[in-house]
Parts: sequence; C-alpha cells; structure tokens
Amino acid sequence: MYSPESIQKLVKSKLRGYKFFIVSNREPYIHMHTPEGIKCKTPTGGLTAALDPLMQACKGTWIAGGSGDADRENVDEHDKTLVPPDDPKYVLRRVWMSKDEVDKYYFGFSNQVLWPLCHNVFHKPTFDKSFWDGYKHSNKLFARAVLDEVKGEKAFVWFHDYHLALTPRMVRSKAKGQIVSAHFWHIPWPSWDVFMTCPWAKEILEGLLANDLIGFHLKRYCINFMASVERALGASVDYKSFAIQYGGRTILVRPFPISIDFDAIEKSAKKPIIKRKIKEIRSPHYIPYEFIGVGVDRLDYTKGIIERFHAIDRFLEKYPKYQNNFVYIEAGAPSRRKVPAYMKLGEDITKLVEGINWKYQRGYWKPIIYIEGKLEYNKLLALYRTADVCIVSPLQDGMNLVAKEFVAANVDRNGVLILSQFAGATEELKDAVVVNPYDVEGFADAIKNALEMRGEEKRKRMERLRGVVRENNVYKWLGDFVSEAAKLI
Ligand code: GDG
Repeated sequence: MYSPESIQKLVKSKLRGYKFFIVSNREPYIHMHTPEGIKCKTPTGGLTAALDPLMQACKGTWIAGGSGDADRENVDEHDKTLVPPDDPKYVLRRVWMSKDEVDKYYFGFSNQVLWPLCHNVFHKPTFDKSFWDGYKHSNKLFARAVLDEVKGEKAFVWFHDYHLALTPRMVRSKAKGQIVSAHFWHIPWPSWDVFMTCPWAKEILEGLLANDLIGFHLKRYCINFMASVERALGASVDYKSFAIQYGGRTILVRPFPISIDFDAIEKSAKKPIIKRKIKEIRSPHYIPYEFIGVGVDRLDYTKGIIERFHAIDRFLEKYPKYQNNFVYIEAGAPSRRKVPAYMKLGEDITKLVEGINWKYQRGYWKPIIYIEGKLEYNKLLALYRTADVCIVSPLQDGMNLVAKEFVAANVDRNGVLILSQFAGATEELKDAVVVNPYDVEGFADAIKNALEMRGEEKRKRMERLRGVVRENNVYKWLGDFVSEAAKLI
C-alpha cells in the first residue's frame, strides 16, 4: 500500500537527476488581502492537498495561474514565491493573466467549450473563436513559464486537466533538454463523434499527444480518447497495450481512478468536535426529524441537482409517510458564476427548492434545506457522518470525490450511498444503491429503499465500500501514476 512517505521515496529514487514540475490552472497557495492583513490560504479540494506533500518532498516547482488579490505582492522579480509560507519547501511560480485573458481562457474555452464537450454536451458548447484564441494565448503563457523554469535541463513535467491541453505541445516543440511529460485529465473523455464537433478538435488532440503518458479516471475514457486520435489524426492505436503511435513517438494511455485521503477523513470524522456538530444538526432547533439526506456539490449542471430535487418531490408525493419525517440538506458551492449557464442554474435551483418546500411545508418542517455557499469542513464531515443517505446523482462525472468522502466519513457505518450510474466512482463503489438520475420513479423508489434498508444490510454494504476506498486511496492514485511515468525515464 502506498503512503505519502513511500511515494516521496519513489519520486526521489526514480526521478533522480530530473527537475520535477506540476503545471495546473489552480495554485496550491493563494495570497489574499483580509482586514487583518495579507493571508495565505490553501484551496479546498483533495487534489492540491494530495500533491502538496509530494512537492514538499521533491522540492520541485509548481507552475499555476495566480488567482489571489495579493498574489502579485508576494512574488519575487521572477514571479516566484516559496511555499508553504511558514516552512518553505518548494517553489510556486505564478502565471499572470489579465481579466480579459481569464474570461476567454478559463470562463470561455475551458468552461464553455471543453467542459460541456467532455460531459457529453449536456449544455451546448459555445464554439467562439475568441475563446479559442484566448485559450491558445493563455496556454502559451503557461508553456513560456515551463520553458523558462526547465532551462534546458532534464525535467519531468506533470500537467493537470483540461485547461492546459495545448501546453504540452508548445513545451515539447521548444524544449532544449530532455523532457518527459505526463497529463492527467480530470473529467470524462466523450465518444469521438461528440468530441469531433469541436472545430479545433485536432489541435487539442495534437496538444495532448505531445505527452508521453496521458491518464484518465476510467478505462472507457481512455478508449474514447484513443478512438478520437485514431479517427481524427489517423494515429495508430493498440487497444491491447493502450499505446498510441503518432509522429514517430509512443504515447501511453492509462486509467488512474483518483481518490481521497481515506485515513485523514476517517480520523477527522472521529474527532469530538464532529460529535458536537452532529448534536447541533440533530437538535430540536434545527433538524429534529428521523431521517436526514445530504448532497454536496459544486453548483454545476453536470451534477444533476435539478433531477435530484424532482426525485425528492416524487418520493414525498409517492410515500407521504416521509413528509414531516425526512429532511434533505443540499450544500451547493457556487462555481464559475460568470458563465451564463451557471448563473441560470443557480436561479433554477432556488426556484425549484422554493416550489417544493411550498408544496409540502407543514409548520416548522420543510423537506429541503438549501445552503448556497461553501460549507465549513467540520460541518461537512458532521453531515456525512450523521446522514441516513447521501445522494450523488450526476448526469455525467469523471469520478466524483463526494461519494468517496461520504464513505470515509461514515464511521458509524449506518449511512447509505445513492449513486448515479453516470459517475465514474460507480465502477468501484459497487455497494452503493445505483440510480439513473433521469428516471424519476426509479430514483424516488431508491430513496425509499435506502431509508428502509435494514441495519445489518447497511452496515455490510458500508463496510465493503469503506474497504474499497481505504485500499484505493489518493496515495494509490499518486503512486500508480508516478510509477508509470517513472518507467518512461
Ligand atoms: C473534477 C471532476 C473529479 C464541495 N462543496 C463543498 C466542498 N466541496 C468539495 C467536496 C469535494 C470537491 O469539492 C468536489 O469534488 P468532485 O470530485 O465531486 O467534483 P469536481 O469539482 O467537479 O472535480 C470530478 C475531480 O475533478 C478530481 O479529479 O472527481 O469528476 O469533475 O472534495 O468535498 N467542500 C467544502 N464545503 C462545500 O460546501 N468544505
């Protein structure tokens, strides 16, 4: 089993002589102005938390977009700062983008073209040429920063996600030294005919093929990607060894299902403060009802929040004994608010919740508590631990970490996970109650069945789920990825 220490050793021994780089849109440390002066914050989310110790051990360089309003005041003349600020271990190099550049590269091409495209066009992509030009331009800014840092030496560069599809090629074409590069794509890869609707599909594929290794969460995303390069670029693909031949080079494609730090979440969920928070949640002043359901999502149309509320509505209609007896708490963290589809989603959700609550509300009881905003971590853990059911019902999701976090935090083993058949996590989490989020009747019945599941059955299922996530934690993901990349050196 991998641990943070064994991965650090692995990187140090395998990547000896190579400079180590991570390149991502999001930065691991953000400087912000506050009334108490400049503070350095870390973003919430498992990825930066998992990669940060690795960087601290290998003393590499993390290249990322500067996003804090005090970021510029906290770098040297080369746009670098040492992090963590109170115990510096590695270099964070910030890439600057103007508001207009961020609008086109991030809110535009990344989130209005690639995001919907890779999530099976639930929302029609906006194939706007100015977004594409802005994306190319910003990818070039990242490439420049990488080349500047590599300085012709041997380097291992690990790119992250769909914001930087063109950067690997820009780096490879200009790099003087020996570069080994890998890319992890955090979202699904759609079937080739969906992907090919993008007028710039070929350039995106060529950008990615400049890597030596490309990772996706699931085998089926790897297959979709290989089919796309085969059909669009005429690349030769070996579906047995998951290898692509293109431009005289071999590119490996591999599944690496991402995960969470199971032990850390389990440990935190057992802290006394969580018990105190649960008491507050279950108190007569807050939720004095038998059953609690929970959902935690970034407010995104792919997460199926609207469909989930329709299922809850139908569930209460079909099984009225749960009226006055079941409360569903949705924590929706606002995201990408500048994109019109996300703005509209926020409004649609608010209206729908008001409608459902109006329809059923009796005295103090109302069926849905909608918290729009980021929940404090301990409250999130308390909800995961006390919920009778956690509903994760995306219409499409690369993996979904909430499902795994719920399992890790459910230390009393008395909760049930309802999971959409379209979440990547469903391939591993076989003991969840699986639903089709579009099937309102089936979804409503699944909520009832989950709430009525016998204690013994719940315990057994949760025990098995916990075993799977404990074993396949984020360190396994990290270790497997780095080991595969190290073979290329
Ligand atoms: C992309 C892919 C893939 C959410 N609300 C609150 C909160 N969160 C945290 C959760 C979880 C994270 O945000 C969301 O992770 P997901 O995996 O569900 O979703 P995406 O942001 O869409 O991530 C996804 C992931 O990349 C990794 O590769 O799994 O498929 O789409 O950690 O806990 N945290 C707190 N309060 C909130 O209100 N504290």
